[in-house]
Amino acid sequence: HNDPHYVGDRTTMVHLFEWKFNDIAKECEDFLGPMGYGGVQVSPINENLVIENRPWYERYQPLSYKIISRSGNEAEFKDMVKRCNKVGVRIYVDAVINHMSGNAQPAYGTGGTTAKPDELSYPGVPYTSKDFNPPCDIQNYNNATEVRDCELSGLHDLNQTKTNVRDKIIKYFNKVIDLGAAGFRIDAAKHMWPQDLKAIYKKIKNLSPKNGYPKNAQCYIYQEVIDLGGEGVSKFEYNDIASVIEFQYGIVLGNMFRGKDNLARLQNFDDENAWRLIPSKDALVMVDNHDNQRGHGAGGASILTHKDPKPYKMAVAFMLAHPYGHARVMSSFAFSDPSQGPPANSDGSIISPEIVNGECVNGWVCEHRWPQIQQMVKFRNLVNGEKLENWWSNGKNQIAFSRGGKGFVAFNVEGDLREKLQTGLPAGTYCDVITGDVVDGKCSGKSVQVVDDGTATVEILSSESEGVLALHNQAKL
Ligand code: ARE
Repeated sequence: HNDPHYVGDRTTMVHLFEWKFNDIAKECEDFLGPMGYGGVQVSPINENLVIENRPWYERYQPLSYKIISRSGNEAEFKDMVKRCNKVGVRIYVDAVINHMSGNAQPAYGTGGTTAKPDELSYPGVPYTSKDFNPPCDIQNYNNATEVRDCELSGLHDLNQTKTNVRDKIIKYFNKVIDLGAAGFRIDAAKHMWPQDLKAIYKKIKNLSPKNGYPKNAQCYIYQEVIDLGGEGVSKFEYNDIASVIEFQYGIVLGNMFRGKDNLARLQNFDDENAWRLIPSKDALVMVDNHDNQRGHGAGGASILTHKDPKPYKMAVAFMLAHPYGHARVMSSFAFSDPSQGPPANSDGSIISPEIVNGECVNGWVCEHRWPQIQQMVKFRNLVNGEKLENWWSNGKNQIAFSRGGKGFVAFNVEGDLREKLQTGLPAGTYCDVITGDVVDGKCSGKSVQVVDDGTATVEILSSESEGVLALHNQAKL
């Protein structure tokens, strides 16, 4: 379960957090497909508890496995998957299977289903009290049994050892596969036993060639196991059964590009043992996610987000230029209150992103459309499979490297960078795709001259608005 089954040379997915299915379908056709994005992670698609003022986190409180949420219904989901697949973009579903809702009275869902959470009664599935672990609160993260068998934040904890629970989850997963999706993010995976998850994964259908997948292809599964070391549950218990989200990664990059750590240390960032990272092929990586960009989950003040655009774009560019892991780009809505949901009308319906001159304007941030980020997605596709070479650093906070002879990047966190560097590229004039692009045969940003021996004088001054420079063989004049 560690192949995302991207189409062609695509390499990167984007989390379109809280987007509606109809808008995602359109985004696949208008932008993601043409720009070379490989996939979209959608917010949980199943029916959830409706909470007053509609915080984003209500979607992590399931009431049933019917496909109906503020993103849309089953017909809209199906249409989206079909349209996205058609333009080469896969869909991955955020799957909340560790628990149902917390207590609420009355408890009604986005599809009108009711439940009695305090009695552990969820007729919409159905689940009864027999399907849950006896209520207790997770307090001690050093105790693996407590982490797996007690409740995370009062969310009623399903017992995945039970056949009924497994069967209901498998049925839901297989329905999503039948609708053409390519895989799942497993929410709160660390709160479930690996052997239970393994038993569930074994019963998930293969992807269907009818939906454009290769024969005998298993769905992609990436599990949310927050492990920064020193707790009772380890990420290494999970990467044998499927992929794992590597939370250490975004913390390291956040510190690096905030100037709190020494960038030169990234020279061995592909050494998994040195950094205690899971093997690259099993890892899903990101700079930030929907939790840690607002202080939930782990990472705290280390995490970089769209709120600090210059270092954020540098960190995302590094992630997309560096070969480790499968990359996911975050696409957010603006917020001041961390509970705040997406832009919505007074009846709670989500307002579609409005796009003017390629940018989202009405409360959606759309990092995935920022020119520097979309250019680096293209860069990652172009250099896929090329070795990291020509590493250079000044020993401090300036670094550069190439990907074989196809691409070159340089980063400057501190001072002015003005150096003659080996780019690994064939001689010629290249256009820096961070500050511009080739338009009508001319470079609208910085041009860099690579001479016969592959070297070039690279300049990134601290006063510039971008701290990264990127060259590749498709942006050669
Ligand atoms: C909400 C309210 C709670 C209330 C609860 C029930 O905020 O006050 O008790 O509802 O009524 C999201 C939000 C939660 C929200 C929940 C349900 O973040 O605030 O609760 O939805 O609406 C741990 C888990 C990890 C989890 C993070 C947030 O290990 O799995 O906490 N992340 C996922 C999702 C979240 C989602 C859930 C799980 C639940 O990405 O969006 O919650 O479905 C250490 C540990 C980590 C731990 C972290 C924070 O770092 O190592 O494992 O993460 O602390 O506790």
